[in-house]
Amino acid sequence: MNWRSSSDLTSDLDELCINTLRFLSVDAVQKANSGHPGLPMGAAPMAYVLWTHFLKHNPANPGWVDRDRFILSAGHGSMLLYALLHVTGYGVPLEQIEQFRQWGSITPGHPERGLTPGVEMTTGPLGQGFGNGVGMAMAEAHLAARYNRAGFDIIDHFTYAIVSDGDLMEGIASEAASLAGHLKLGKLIYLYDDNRVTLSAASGIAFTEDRAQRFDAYGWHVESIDDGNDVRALDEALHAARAESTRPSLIVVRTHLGYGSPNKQDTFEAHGSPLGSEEVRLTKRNLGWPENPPFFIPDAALTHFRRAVERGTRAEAAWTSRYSAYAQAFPDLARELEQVIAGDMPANWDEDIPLFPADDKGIATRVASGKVMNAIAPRMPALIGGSADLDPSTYTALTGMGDFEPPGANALDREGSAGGGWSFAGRNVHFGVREHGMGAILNGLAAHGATVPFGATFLIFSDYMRPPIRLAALMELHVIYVFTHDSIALGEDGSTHQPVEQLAGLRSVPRLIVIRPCDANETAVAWRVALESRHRPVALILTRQPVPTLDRRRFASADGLRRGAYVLLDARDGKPELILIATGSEVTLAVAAASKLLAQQVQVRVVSMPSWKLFDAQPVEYREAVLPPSVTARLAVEAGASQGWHRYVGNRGDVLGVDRFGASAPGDVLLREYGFTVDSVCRRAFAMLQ
Ligand SMILES: Cc1ncc(C[n+]2csc(CCOP(=O)(O)OP(=O)(O)O)c2C)c(N)n1
Repeated sequence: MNWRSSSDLTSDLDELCINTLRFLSVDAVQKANSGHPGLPMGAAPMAYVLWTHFLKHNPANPGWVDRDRFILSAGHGSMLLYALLHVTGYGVPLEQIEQFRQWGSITPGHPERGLTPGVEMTTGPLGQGFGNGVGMAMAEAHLAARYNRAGFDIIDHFTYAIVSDGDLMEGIASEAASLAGHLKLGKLIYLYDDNRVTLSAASGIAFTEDRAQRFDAYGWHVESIDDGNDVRALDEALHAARAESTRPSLIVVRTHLGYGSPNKQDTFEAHGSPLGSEEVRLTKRNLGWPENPPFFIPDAALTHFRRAVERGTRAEAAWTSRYSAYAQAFPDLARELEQVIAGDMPANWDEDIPLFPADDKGIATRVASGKVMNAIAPRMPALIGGSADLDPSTYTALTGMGDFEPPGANALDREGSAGGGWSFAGRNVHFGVREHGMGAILNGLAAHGATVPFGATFLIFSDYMRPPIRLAALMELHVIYVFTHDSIALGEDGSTHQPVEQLAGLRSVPRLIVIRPCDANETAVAWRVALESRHRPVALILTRQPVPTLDRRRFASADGLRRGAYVLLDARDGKPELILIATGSEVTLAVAAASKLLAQQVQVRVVSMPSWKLFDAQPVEYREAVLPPSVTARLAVEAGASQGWHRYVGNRGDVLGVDRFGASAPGDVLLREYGFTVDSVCRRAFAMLQ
């Protein structure tokens, strides 16, 4: 056995610790017979230096608000993170390392927020973690600008990530990096694991740009390290990155995938499968590590890593005492900060939400949404967000609440500003034309905590942000999406801009609440639901065109939206022979058709169904009261794909939907041409009744 005694190794503690991380990863992947050993083996030194020399964290309290955030963006290297969490003293016992990737373990194949103490973000889809970190750094900058006072840097932490070739290749990283550079996020520091190997090949087969120059052009501070095992160089580069206050930092670290493996280092074979027991043996021998037992952690290494617990406890205690002094000096600010951190709604947060008077002409639900948001924002400090360059169309600007822009730029007269000045305290984020990046940044903002982020674009472009929407739902993040221009009725922009299948797609995402309100007052209730849904993302689907504001003395209260679907207008004695189910702008059409049907003695009920998911969560008694099983003549009316509606209309029901692409023409013409008319609704209704 090529093994030095532990007394020799104390003189080389760094190496001992680094190899501990490496071989915990190697052994766990080998035991699971599944996973990625290569990245942890190469990136262990940078992780070690960051976690032992710099990272401000408290393993005893992974939720400490002012901890540094760390994201392993290359989530396939998850064992590196689990190894770090175990050795530094988080609630990740060695048995969990041994249960890597197994049923019921807290060490899944890719890191999952909420499952494993200390895992900040769910990563694995490459590039997402890169974008998340930008959101976290924005949250930090925002909260610091709003709540810190001279002598009291209550919010003051860094956001770190380890990012890989794959992360940098994904387009989302370009969007997020570009915005981070523009915003001058000086406390964002990424270590780039430049191992030049990906899953299927050497990265040079597809990825040859000069990464350092690329990030330099984004306005980042770039450091380069030739030898990824050089602990001192890593230390110096991290010092330099932390000293840089107005540019995000990328530290390009030349590493070797599968470092130490005699036959697999620098090959893609070390990337995504176990080394194999013979190669594990050779690698251990090569790096001077005992072949047995597996999952070996030398005492000296563990003691060194575990200092994190004491350091973290001290750091948090010092912070807590500073915070107490702050709370005494600034009680109102402290109260507000505590409340946003807790995620509680302020008292009277909804007091100014308008009640919209009945109006046949009405307003677009996007316009109603803008009014509601602006009524809420002054009372709800956690609300922050913006659009992907569509503020004038999505009505999502929070007037006078400031623009989230780097400090020092005075742009009161800048076109497009929401008013209130430029600073990190601004609550209007200008994401630029970067929907994918926006989605990941929203997740980072939400996961950081103390913010309730929203992001807006046209419904059609929700397609550009599906990966982060899915991850928001997976992570139970409170993110609000404002998707406007919700159907072919948007008109002249034509088929490229007219959503068809997007509603069906969003509705199929588990946990995501999709709400398509029918008028201004339902929109107001939709916003209430969105803000109250603390552990789920919510997508609001809004019209471009005006829709009548229903007279709620004649129709049921818009509060029915809370239950997903409700009887808006009922048949005589509550005994319908026909049910029209509609959402959003098509509710008005259903109501108009119902008038005509009533005139012809058809007993019709109109159900407004803004949210399938909220409805599905109701008790069966309620659902059957709204849609009685005995009434089989049911017509769903929605200007979107019909997919899924048969669940509500049944085999004998019918769906008036849009199952082809749209076209360029005025919206009312399109609706007519696509059959969204009173006559065609009545015709279909009669066909069912016969
Ligand atoms: C969006 C996305 N596409 C594809 C994959 C599948 N995948 C996992 S790792 C990987 C290659 C990663 O190479 P690199 O980022 O350099 O990681 P390393 O080889 O250093 O482990 C790929 C393509 C993924 N996880 N996410």
